[in-house]
Amino acid sequence: MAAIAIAAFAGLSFRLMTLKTTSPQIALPAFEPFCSTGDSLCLGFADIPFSVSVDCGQEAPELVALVDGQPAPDALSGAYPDYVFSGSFAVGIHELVLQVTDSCGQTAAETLSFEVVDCQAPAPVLYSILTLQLLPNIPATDVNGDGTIDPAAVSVLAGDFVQQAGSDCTVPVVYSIHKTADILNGTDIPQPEQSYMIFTCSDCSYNIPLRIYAWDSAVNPYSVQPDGTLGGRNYSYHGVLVEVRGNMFGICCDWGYDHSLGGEIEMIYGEPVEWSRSDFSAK
Ligand SMILES: [Ca+2]
Ligand SMILES: [Ca+2]
Repeated sequence: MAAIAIAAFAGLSFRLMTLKTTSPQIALPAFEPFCSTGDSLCLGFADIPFSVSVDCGQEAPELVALVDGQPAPDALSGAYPDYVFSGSFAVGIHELVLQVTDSCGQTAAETLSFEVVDCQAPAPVLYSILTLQLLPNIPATDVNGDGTIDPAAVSVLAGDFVQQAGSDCTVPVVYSIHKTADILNGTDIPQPEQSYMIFTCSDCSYNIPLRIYAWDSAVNPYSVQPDGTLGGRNYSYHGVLVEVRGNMFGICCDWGYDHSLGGEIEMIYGEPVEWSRSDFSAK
């Protein structure tokens, strides 16, 4: 505010005139988190438009942007009164300070935070098929809770299908395993906690279609989850096959046993069977 007093002594009249100026104003619209997609450096492009108004001085105001405490002169563009703050920033939450100084030397500043979120799903390379050998379940119990005693069973981890995990901006990446038919009929809504699957004699088959889901650890507000909710991990899935064999022990799956096993065979409770351990191979 500037005040100018004008006094007229002659005639004994006195007059006070006030010229009122306001500090610069910064108007920022609401904005949403910005996405990082497909960037190996985990950067995402952010752009925040804003406008400035000044009512003192004839020259355009000076603008300064600080991101996380560091000057970002290249991030400002535009001309009075409309500007844009923009640039590529790492996944995470950043503090932005916008400072405006008009040509009268009055300043104003706005401090805000903006977020760059990981919107990219993991993209692992998977084995397309694994062969599993059912193992005797002694004593026979109902290992999968379907009410039927299981004389043989085998479990496999979703991660066993992963040939190359690839990189992701928000680790760890976790994997889940699901029968494709169960997803399609609605009895299985994929979630990351389903990390393994048990097969029994009722699964004897040359090829059971499965889906392997890969989930990152991001909290992406734009990611539509399998249950229809919005927000959460990014994920992708790939169709694979599993072949369930059993007749090595003559228990079930009574068809020809004609070639070597692939895959890591585990007992139900996770104890590896040494003689059956072998390296996976894609077919
Ligand atoms: Ca990701
Ligand atoms: Ca059972």
